[in-house]
Amino acid sequence: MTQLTALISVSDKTGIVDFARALHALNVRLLSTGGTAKLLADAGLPVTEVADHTGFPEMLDGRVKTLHPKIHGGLLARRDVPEHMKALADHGIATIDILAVNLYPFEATVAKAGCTLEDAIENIDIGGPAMVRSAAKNWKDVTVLTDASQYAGVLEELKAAGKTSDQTRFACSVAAFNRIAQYDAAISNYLSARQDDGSLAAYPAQMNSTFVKVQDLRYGENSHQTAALYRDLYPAPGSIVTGKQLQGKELSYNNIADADAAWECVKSFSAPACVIVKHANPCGVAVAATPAEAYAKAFKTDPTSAFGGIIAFNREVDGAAAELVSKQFVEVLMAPGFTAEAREIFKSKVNVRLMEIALPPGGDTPWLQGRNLGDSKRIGSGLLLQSADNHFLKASDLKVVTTLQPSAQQLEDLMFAWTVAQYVKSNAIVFCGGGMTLGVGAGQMSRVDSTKIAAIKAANASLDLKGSVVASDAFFPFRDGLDVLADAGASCVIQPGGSMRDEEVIAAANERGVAMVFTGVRHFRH
Ligand code: 93A
Repeated sequence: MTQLTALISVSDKTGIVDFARALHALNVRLLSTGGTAKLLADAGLPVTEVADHTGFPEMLDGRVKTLHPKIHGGLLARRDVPEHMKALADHGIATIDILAVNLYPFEATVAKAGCTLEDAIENIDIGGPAMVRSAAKNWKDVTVLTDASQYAGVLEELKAAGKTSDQTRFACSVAAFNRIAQYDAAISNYLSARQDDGSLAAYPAQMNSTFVKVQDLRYGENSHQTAALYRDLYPAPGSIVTGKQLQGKELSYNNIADADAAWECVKSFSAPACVIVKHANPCGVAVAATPAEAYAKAFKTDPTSAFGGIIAFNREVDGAAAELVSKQFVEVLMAPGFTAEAREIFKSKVNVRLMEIALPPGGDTPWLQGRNLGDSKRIGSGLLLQSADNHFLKASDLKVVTTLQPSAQQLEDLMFAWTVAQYVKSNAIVFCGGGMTLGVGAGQMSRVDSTKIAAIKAANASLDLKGSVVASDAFFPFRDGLDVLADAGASCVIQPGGSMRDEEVIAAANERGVAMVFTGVRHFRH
């Protein structure tokens, strides 16, 4: 049997010596580029440097190593086309049957803080992708490996049959083109997002997907829809996709969407907090001294809706919190950690999905660290993109517009209510008091209806709205909404302001003895 040739050129050298040694044991001839060749030679393997093979030295600081007809001819020639084989013979070109390449670490380089444009550019691999494309195009004759996880399977086939199967070579070719597409998208996104001052924009001017598939899901929002979960190549620390499932049934599409809503909301509180979500809306949110107390308060908002809810904590769940939560039907429970006692309590509830997710590191949220594209929404044959709604209000930004001033306690509750309202679908009306939600009105086409619903929900849960505070995600277009919340017993309201009828609404608040503050910022959420 004719001797096979493998060309090995890798930046990530994990597992490469063992792979090359196994190839050598199978009588495969080894060709390799500078750094890789040195590593293999040091390991005692007979290896020919590409420069010796082509008769051309590596040049331009390594920018030109493998870009040579002796390499690309050897990869691209069709073994079943006599003219191709004759051309190789005429030019003294040997076939290359196996190509193992992984690329200059562009993605890892630009993910590092302080990466300069020069660093990024130098880490754009040219020769590697060119070889990968040549080999992948010629998959009928060439096996291309672009990831260390493929080494073992290919070796097994070579050992068993002296060659790889058509099926394996085709799968390797698909994986190779996927890798190249991903690599080029990362380069395009990075360069497109760079602004004149060297910083990165909230999303690239040119949107190319750099998502990696995590898994297929059983179905989508409904059982007749198919679905899958993808994550960013470099997920933002503390985001839902970085979580680890500790127990329970497989997460569904709706579970993940709701878990994300709950997790994003609970992350925004610094005090121990609990968020219960149903159908992407919080139906109970509270802060307290302990996770157990926070849960008890959050649950009180709307015990009916909390059934089958998705629950998130921003503190480790201890035995006391677990004990309380375990009394209700819960779909997903998320927290930065669970004590051994908490784990024990949920052990027998085999269906409950426990998710452990680290909180993001403190300080300014590094939205860009994860190449966070903010929000996207598929529309008919198009895609809407926007940066994340990451405006966080400071108490000093508030403008009191009524004669009545809110007390310090009321201000604290207003800030809490405003934070919750940001995570409620529009039109959002959120009654709060004592660090907990008292009534949540979500997703209505009319603000007055959202207000009425929030008040009805509070009544259903036997919660008193007298003296409560209210957040409205957008301004009141008329005084009617203000009247409904004053009728319900609210004492203070926080809203963006900016309506044509602000004067009328402020006058109504003064008349009804309600203090009102403007934020100047709106939080629509659809
Ligand atoms: O600088 S390149 O774009 N030009 C090339 O001709 C070339 N050939 C292979 N980069 C090139 N490579 C890359 O070098 C491979 O994709 C691999 O990542 C790396 C391996 O280099 P070394 O063996 O010297 O460590």
